[in-house]
Parts: sequence; structure tokens; C-alpha cells
Amino acid sequence: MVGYAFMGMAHSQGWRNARSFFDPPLVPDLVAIGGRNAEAAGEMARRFDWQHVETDWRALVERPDVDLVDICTPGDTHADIAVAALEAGKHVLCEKPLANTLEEARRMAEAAERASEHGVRAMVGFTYRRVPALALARQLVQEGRIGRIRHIRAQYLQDWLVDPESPLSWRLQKDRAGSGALGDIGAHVIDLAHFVTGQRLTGVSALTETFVHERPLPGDSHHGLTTTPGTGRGPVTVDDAAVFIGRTDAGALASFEATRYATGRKNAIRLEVNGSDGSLAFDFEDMNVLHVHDASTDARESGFTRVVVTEGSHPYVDHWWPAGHGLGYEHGFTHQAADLIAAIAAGTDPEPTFADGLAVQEVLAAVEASAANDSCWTPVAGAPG
Ligand code: 4PW
Repeated sequence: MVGYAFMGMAHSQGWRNARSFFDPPLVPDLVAIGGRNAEAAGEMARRFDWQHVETDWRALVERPDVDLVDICTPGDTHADIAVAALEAGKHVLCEKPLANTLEEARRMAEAAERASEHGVRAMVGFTYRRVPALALARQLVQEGRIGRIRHIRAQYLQDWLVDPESPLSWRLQKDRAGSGALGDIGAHVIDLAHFVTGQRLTGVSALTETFVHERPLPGDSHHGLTTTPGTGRGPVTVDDAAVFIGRTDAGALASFEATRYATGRKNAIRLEVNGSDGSLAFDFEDMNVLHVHDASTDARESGFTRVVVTEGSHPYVDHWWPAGHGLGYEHGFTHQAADLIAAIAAGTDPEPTFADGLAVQEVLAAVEASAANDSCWTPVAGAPG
């Protein structure tokens, strides 16, 4: 694994729990964790039983005892590490968004395609696909339960930047993160819309905004989305929020919102899909629930049914607790690890592929281009049709 912060921790527990709860056909061995700060990487190694620490990702990728490289670093390093690892014959799991630019994402998708011909697998970490309620939503759409999709309504709402004195973490620096709320959290809901509906966005019209232009420079201590302030101030070089509308290749109309200024909303990932025969609605802040409306129900009993997605017959749930006991944020990372291991063992390409990651990157690029051009309608490069 390269990286040891918030995502490094989330992935580490995923690898460990996949081993314990999924009885995987190959057993993940936590060989080495890499990071420039040897002390911090060493602390993660101690906590999660990584056997070795490397301070240079190249040394880690070259280790003969490493078969898979898990990239949990900021986006500016994704392309170099992923391409080097794939070319060295190592499977790759890469955090989202796939890259900071379209050009990097294309290079990564091409490398993944070449590697796949040699049995080397690549997956992008759009973890929320593996929340049972969202996996169930996709199943219901695939079974035709909501009919022809007309509307997709998606939001990813956080509020950790409402305080203007909250420090300038790497997520607020374009050279490290590529973009702001758009790429960090908007990318998730774009991917979820693609995943749940099976449709792709073909064009967008967008607005982006940076509400606070300068913030205290960060100190040394980071935890999750929280950073302690250091000394001095610096410019915010990314968007704080993005809203856009779009159209899909199957003719649905879509609206998206990604913001870190939705006061009171901590991690609200909302997706509603309306079809000719029914609707589905999800909110991560009530993540074990999917709201399902079946339009064929007698009008006297019609409405949204609150389906509690904790039955053994629901995706992933049979590996965990008895019905009703519920799952949390961390379980998606275990499902991701287990699915990747299963695909490697089966010799198939795991989803989401780097091509799926590139599809999201193409939407992000179109959103940025539209926002920079007075919200002008902008086709998504590479979209079908
Ligand atoms: O799911 C989100 C991430 O993709 C998390 O809430 C934080 O924001 C960490 O990175 C992004």
C-alpha cells in the first residue's frame, strides 16, 4: 500500500477484514506500506500489521514479494505509481478520482488495458458501489423494476469547510488534488449514477464556486478530513462546490451537486432515480436503507417503501451479521478488497475498471470546461453515441 492516512487506514482494515469475513480464494498478506514520513507509515504498519515500511514508492513497487499495489495517495501521484506497478506486473487498486487530469487518466486506462492482456488487474476505488443498498439499487434497475429511467438526481453533501479558518489541506490544492469538491466527492456520485442506472452522461452544463479563497496553511497533524493549522496562509486553488445538469445516453435528465459547504450535512450521498414503473432513493446518512416505490402498487397503498437492506439475501450482507444489525462506512472497503481478490483469482477484470474511472474523469473535465465557459453546454468526450 502506498499512503497511510484516512484512506490508508480504511483500506488496511478492508484487507484485514476481507481475510476474516469473506474466506477469499487468495489470502491477502500485508507485505509493505509506503509513505515519505517513515514515522507515520511505521505507526500504521504497527496498527494494522504491515510487515515492512518503505519510504520510496518505487522501492515498494519493485519488491518481488509484492503482487498488488494499493494506491491511497493524493491524485497527483496516481498515474506514475499505477502505470509503474502495472508495467511491473502488479495488480493495482487506485483511490478515486482515477487521476488529476484527463491525460493522466487516459494513460492509466491504456496501461490497464495492456496489463489485462497479461492477467494483471486494475480497479478504481469507487467504494460506495459496494454499499449493499446501492448494489441492491443497481440489481433492481437491471431487473427492470423501475422501467425506463427519466430522472437521475444526485448529491454529495459535506460541511467540513464551512469554517473559513479550517486549514488548507491537500484537498484544497489543485496541484495535489486536481479539483475540489467536484473531483473528491462529485466523482463518487457521477460513478454511482453510471453504476446504478447503467447509463452514461453525454453532456453537461455546470457552475462551480470557491467561497473561501485563502485559508491557514496546514500543520503536521491530519486525521480524516481534519487538519491542524500551521503558520501562514495560502490560496485555495480548487472549487468548493459544483452543480451541474446533464443528459444520458439513454435520454434521462440528470442533476448533480457536490459541496463541502452544506452546513449540517456530514456525508450525505443522495441518489434518486425515477423510472416509468417506479423510483429508488438512497441517502448515505441512512446507509442501510433503500427507499423503493413500485408504481404498480394499488394507489391506496402507494408510496415509498423503506427497505432495510440487512437481509442475508441482500448484496454482501450474508458475510456479516444477522438481519437488522447493519453495516457502516468501513464495510465498503472490505467488500472492495474481497471483490478484487475474487476477480484476481477468477482471472477477470474487476469493476470499476480504469475505463470506468476514465469515464468519470471525462465528465469531470466536461464540468470544468462548461463552468469555465459560462455554463455552456459541453459534450462529454468519450461518451457513447
Ligand atoms: O467518501 C469521501 C471521499 O471520497 C470521504 O468522505 C472523504 O471525502 C475522503 O475523501 C473523500
